[in-house]
Amino acid sequence: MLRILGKATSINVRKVLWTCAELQLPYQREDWGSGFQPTDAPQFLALNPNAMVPVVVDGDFVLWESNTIIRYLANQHGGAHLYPSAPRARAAVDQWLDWQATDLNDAWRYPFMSLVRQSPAHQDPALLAAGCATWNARMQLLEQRLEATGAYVAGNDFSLADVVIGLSLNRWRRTLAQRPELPALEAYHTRLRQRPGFLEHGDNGLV
Ligand SMILES: N[C@@H](CCC(=O)N[C@@H](CS)C(=O)NCC(=O)O)C(=O)O
Repeated sequence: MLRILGKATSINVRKVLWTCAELQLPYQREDWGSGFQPTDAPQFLALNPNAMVPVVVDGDFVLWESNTIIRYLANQHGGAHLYPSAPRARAAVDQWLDWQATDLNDAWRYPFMSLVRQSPAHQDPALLAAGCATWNARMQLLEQRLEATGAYVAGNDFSLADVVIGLSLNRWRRTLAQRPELPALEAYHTRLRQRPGFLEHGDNGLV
């Protein structure tokens, strides 16, 4: 059976858990990461020298990096509906997966550390305001995209891109008290809430 190493509170682990739910793929999860078994333990570093969760072990195959893991799971375990093989359809999904892991992830770092983690090193009001403005601007970009598709991030159909963007949307809604009104994003959120995987692993009370 698939092994997933990583605490269920981690946004990056939750990407993998939600993808498994979409694929109806059974797994065994082990608690690793801060607050649980430490990722600098030798047996963890042997699997992931980058010392981060999630890691998956699928038979004799070991993989880390959350967005890479969910692509692999869809490719290996019957997820063509989540990650299409036609080059342009696939590229549209990849574009949003990569954007989430880079530009969007970077945008929330300071506000998340400040407001959610309450990190003493992230309490500069000017930097916090700038971070919130950048994060909101990135969400505005998503608003325009969802206005255009009227459905999901990569187009008409739910895909892996919606797993990572859906979790990111949940984080934004739960972190920033003052957000611009983005109705297409709110409608998208309601659409995602029809999926059991989002209710269990995405909009489940965690940030
Ligand atoms: N780029 C990595 C980032 C993974 C990451 O940041 N994981 C965090 C938890 S969300 C982590 O392992 N932190 C160290 C720890 O919990 O010990 C991915 O997408 O898999």
